[in-house]
Amino acid sequence: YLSLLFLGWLTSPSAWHNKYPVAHGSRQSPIDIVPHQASRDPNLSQIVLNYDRCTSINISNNGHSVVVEFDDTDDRSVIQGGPLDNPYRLKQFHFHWGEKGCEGSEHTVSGNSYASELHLVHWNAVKYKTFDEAATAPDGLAVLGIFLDVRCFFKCLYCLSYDKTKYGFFPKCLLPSSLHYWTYLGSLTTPPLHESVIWIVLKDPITVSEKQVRSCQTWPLLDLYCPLLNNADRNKRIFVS
Ligand code: SG4
Ligand code: ZN
Repeated sequence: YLSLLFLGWLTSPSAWHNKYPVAHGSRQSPIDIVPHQASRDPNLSQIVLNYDRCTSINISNNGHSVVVEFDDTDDRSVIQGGPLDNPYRLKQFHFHWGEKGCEGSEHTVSGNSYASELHLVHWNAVKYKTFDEAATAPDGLAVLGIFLDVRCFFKCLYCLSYDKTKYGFFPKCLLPSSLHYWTYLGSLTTPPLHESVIWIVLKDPITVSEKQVRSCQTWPLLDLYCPLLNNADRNKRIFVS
């Protein structure tokens, strides 16, 4: 019990600074976003997502989160515009879920949480040779954060299973209808906490059903992505560690 307690102390966010001094740095994420305190920047353009031909290469569940990785050897899937000087390549996406289901988002809006937060992680392949190199540079990563609200998500499920060739692996229906965003310079939200992330957080959430949130805590997103995988693929691509 004591060693568990010790492990808990070592791994809790409030103790990260012991091992990662940057936890006390000046651009740490996540943050509380207070909309009326954000200033409008007329130089910011719309963000553009080009995920049309993206192919996933691996889905894994580490017990806390599901991570879906993509082939990032070329610019087939990129985010550009907004605060970004050049296109950033999609590397993976993952979700953050709360223990109890309704307060799982990392960013908050005026102190309020959403059920979950989807993070699409991109890297600057124009300036850096590898993801790891980009992950330590101040303009190396761009993470698109999308809040998930709890409501009915079944429409989206149908959309997912509808046409793989048309939507690619990441269908547009997993995005809210408006791409209005908040942006700030921040960091990875977990160790090593590198201050390398240009955060782009969408103002509008997408919606999920309560049932989906419950099943996602045990087997995040498996339901959601099953229609896209044939049986052989499922065995090959999904593992639990
Ligand atoms: C989660 O722990 C993901 O599972 C990690 O993904 C991710 O690490 C980490 O969060 C930090 O990313 O967008 N929340 S965040 O700031 O993306 C990275 C993996 O470990 C480097 C694959
Ligand atoms: Zn994340």
